[in-house]
Amino acid sequence: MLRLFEQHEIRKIKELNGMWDFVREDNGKAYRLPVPGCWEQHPDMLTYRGQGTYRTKVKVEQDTCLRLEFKGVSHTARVFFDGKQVAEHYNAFTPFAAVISGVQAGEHELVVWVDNSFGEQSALHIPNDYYTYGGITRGVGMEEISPVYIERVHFTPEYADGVWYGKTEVVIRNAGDRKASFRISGALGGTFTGTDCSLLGENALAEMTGEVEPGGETILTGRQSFDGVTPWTPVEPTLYLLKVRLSVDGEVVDDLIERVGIRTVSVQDGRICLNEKPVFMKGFNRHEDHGMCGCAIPLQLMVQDLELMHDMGANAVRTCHYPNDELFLDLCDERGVLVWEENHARGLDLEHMMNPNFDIQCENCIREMIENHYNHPSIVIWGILNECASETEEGRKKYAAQYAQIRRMDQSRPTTSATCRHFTDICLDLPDVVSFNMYSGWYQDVPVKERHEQEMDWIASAGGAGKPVIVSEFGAAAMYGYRDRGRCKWSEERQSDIIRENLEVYRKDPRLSGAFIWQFADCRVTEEGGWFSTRARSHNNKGVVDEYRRPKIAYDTVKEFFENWD
Ligand code: ADA
Repeated sequence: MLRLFEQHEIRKIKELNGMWDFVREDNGKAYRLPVPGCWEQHPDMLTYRGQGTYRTKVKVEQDTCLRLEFKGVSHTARVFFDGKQVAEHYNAFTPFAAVISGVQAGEHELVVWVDNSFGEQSALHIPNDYYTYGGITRGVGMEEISPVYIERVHFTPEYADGVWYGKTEVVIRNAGDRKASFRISGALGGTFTGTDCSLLGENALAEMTGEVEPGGETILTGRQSFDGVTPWTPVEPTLYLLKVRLSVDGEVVDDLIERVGIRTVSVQDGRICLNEKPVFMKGFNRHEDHGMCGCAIPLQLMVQDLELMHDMGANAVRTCHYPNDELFLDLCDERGVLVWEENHARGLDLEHMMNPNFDIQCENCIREMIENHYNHPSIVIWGILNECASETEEGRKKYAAQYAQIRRMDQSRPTTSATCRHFTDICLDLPDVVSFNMYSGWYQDVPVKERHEQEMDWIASAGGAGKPVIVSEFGAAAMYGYRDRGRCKWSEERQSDIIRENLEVYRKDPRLSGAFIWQFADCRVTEEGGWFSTRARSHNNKGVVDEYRRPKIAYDTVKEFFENWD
């Protein structure tokens, strides 16, 4: 399953999830591996860092133009179709596609070379406090498309003078060899409220026409009001299907269905507002990592994570530190969970940021994140560059460039970045929302309240005055099952105490717009290089549940606070 709803009624799509042939590059040994999946789930490859080749056969019923979509390959992929390279992609956490014209009916060979090694070529996947797995770790789809097809549709809700409007941007691409004239029609209709899906009177989109050159693309934008729609809110996360159809020479040749929520996000009077009402994001930092399946988390385990967060009274999740699987974002849309999604970066100092591949790899990640995740109403803020070199002038230039890129692509959401450059950060004037990571009681044995006031005063003096503030990380570690009446560090009791002390302070601070616990679940870290090698079990053990989602004492402490927040 690639999405929680059907994206096409006309375009033929087939999922290629299943068992593929795999050969390790280091020793030539052959396997059959599941896709999606991590090769680390095989007992021979628990710590394999290197390259390998996946292979499968695909059958095409008629001569066509094919679009292959990969939701995530970790971390570098080269895709070959009948022996010819058709795509190359870096970054495990964003989707990419290959379009192949002139494919004849019959059987074809699809090969994906995968690399999860570290080195100069990889500026973002580096030894870190999370694990870079290997494999085709998210779903794969194969689509038979018309040479002129819909590349993407972005829908931007707007509210003015008591009326809901929607701006629809449609990108048409021409993989054919002749200029084409086309017509676009569509409708906003079909509502999902929770599990129900009842068709409301459809709001037809105003038709649009255009032309597209061979090998080119054309972008068309329409804006119109919509009647009788229900806003998307955490309490009533109403979703609508936005159906767009493409006609060429009078024949409908393609379609694309997106699922949208009618809502606005803004920053007003120092608060983050949803539909012009202040919200408080109380939630967790969640790595895509699980003791049973690495980063290739299946739908049922994603659902379990959200059920556990909901059970603890959370209303928000931060996709630390990279874009997430769209299936998870679909679940957040349906459940009214507020999402902070961020580009891929964690703890990169200036030397890392000066890697010649850094800028382009960040730019591609941001572009792919926003192009693919734009329509998710649950995403209410875009983040960048967690704990990177925001205390340096060279770093500031990169922060500024990335915020500018986001704002060029999306003016409908605020921006932020989680800093740990306390008292030295020189970038707080750049984002719409200021966020900081603070480990009072764990890394610093300081009184939480006192340290928090120091931080808030500094933020106000260093460019953050008047902006919403989020405590993007706080918490402590505990070894699951380790109990100690003396409440020593690393015991479940002490983790619970530290989280309690922090929550007591943040719950009472009206200047805050959010507080995210670090972290939801224990996650595997990279043993090579850096201080992470001192991590017990080669895991980051600050989860309130362990990597198998077994709750620690802190689970009930969080529940006690989140359920009685106001
Ligand atoms: C940082 C970082 C997290 C994690 C955390 C910790 O704040 O953003 O990814 O490494 O510290 O556990 O120390």
